[in-house]
Amino acid sequence: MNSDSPYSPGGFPADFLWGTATAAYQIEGVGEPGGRGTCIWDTFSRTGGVLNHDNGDVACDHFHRLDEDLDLLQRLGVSAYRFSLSWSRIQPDGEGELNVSGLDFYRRVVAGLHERDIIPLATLYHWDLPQALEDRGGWSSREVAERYADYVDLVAAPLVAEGVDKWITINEPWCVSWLGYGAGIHAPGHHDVGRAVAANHHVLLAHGLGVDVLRAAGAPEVGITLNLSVFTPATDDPADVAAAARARGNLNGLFLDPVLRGSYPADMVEHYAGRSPGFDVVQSGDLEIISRPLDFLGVNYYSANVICDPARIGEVRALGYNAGPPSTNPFDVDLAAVAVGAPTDQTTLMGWPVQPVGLTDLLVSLRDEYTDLPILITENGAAYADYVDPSGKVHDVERVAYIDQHLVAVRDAIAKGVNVKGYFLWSLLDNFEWALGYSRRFGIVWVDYPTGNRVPKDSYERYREVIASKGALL
Ligand code: IFM
Repeated sequence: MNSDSPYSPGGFPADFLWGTATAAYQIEGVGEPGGRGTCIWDTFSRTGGVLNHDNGDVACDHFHRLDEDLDLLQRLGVSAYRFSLSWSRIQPDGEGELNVSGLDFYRRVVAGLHERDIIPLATLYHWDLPQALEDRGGWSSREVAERYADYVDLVAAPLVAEGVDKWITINEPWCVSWLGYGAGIHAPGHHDVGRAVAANHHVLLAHGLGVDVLRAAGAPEVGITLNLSVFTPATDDPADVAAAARARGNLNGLFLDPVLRGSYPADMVEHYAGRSPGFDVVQSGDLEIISRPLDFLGVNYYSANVICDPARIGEVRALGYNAGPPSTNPFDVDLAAVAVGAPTDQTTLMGWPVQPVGLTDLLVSLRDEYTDLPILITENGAAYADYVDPSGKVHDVERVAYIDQHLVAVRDAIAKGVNVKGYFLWSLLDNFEWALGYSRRFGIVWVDYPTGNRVPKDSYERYREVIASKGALL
């Protein structure tokens, strides 16, 4: 490479953002008594929705250990850090006046990042809806999108003034709507496809309204984060091909199409017709709001999916599929599509097949089919059965391989001309993995929950070296 090249010798753009990601409920803990209002995950964890009755009361106690965690980021050498704001820390009941001490906490986060030369990337909603709003219908109610815009209005201008230039409106709206209101495996735990479709729409409406508020507050860069995947039929049987298309439509199409094309995919509208309230909640003008121009697209990628029609699962199993643990992705909620693992897949502790090439394929297909927007990989990572060995180390060799392979997949996409501008590893710390509580560790830093002690794993040291080499070590 010559010295004028926009690429580092590692093959990543010179201004590539190397980062890690976290989310408020998963790491912060309540902090000060009464520091935040009750959110749907507090309720869900107290009503049996979370493994071992784990909850986010203390989590990683990041609220009290902020400086220590920011020091970990600094030693890691990241150029950027993605964190989320807890809505119920800003507005305990999801509406009304600003809780000033809540905002002050995020001012401290941002100031601490700037002191360490780390660029903040703020996510405004990462699943912790104030319970008071769920009590009024949650995301299946249009009102919540309006309350979300009010909440964004409280935090946007002050944090833009603190130097937060990069904003994500919503994290993984599919999980909000389909896991929370359809499959019922995430808070608030509803099993109602009609409400899931309505939530799908309202969370996207909230995104669009949020974009407008952020622009009015002078936010320089605004995007959304979608969890996306590639879908391959298990066989070329037309039933499997159709099932894969339905699953793709549900995870990708229901979000990419409205945000980037201003319409819902016709096959999905047809598929969910007759569900109540379903798409009846869509009002004239909504799709214009949802498809406001963005500055980047956030992509969370963990795994690729092999899909079959449920009626064919016996035949597909006979071909050797589904040898690993069953996938936790519930694409069969009203879709008649089942995710199965390929026989040779390695899987993570989530049961998700390790498929780095899927990330390259996904990025290329996004560019070819949807958008030239810069892309940030806003999450990618893996849970494994880590342990601290007698010498006090965590030798997480599988995670080291997972991260390396996925960074190579990103570089391959860049080499194919995809405009990828950053990678945010999930996650800095082991944390509260939603319905699976503390049983799944995604961190590159081990958290000893009883004491709160942090132990950087081998993957932390490896990622530090990769960042220092700007990817040349890969
Ligand atoms: O922990 C989650 C995160 O909150 C959202 N994306 C997927 C991660 C792993 O399941």
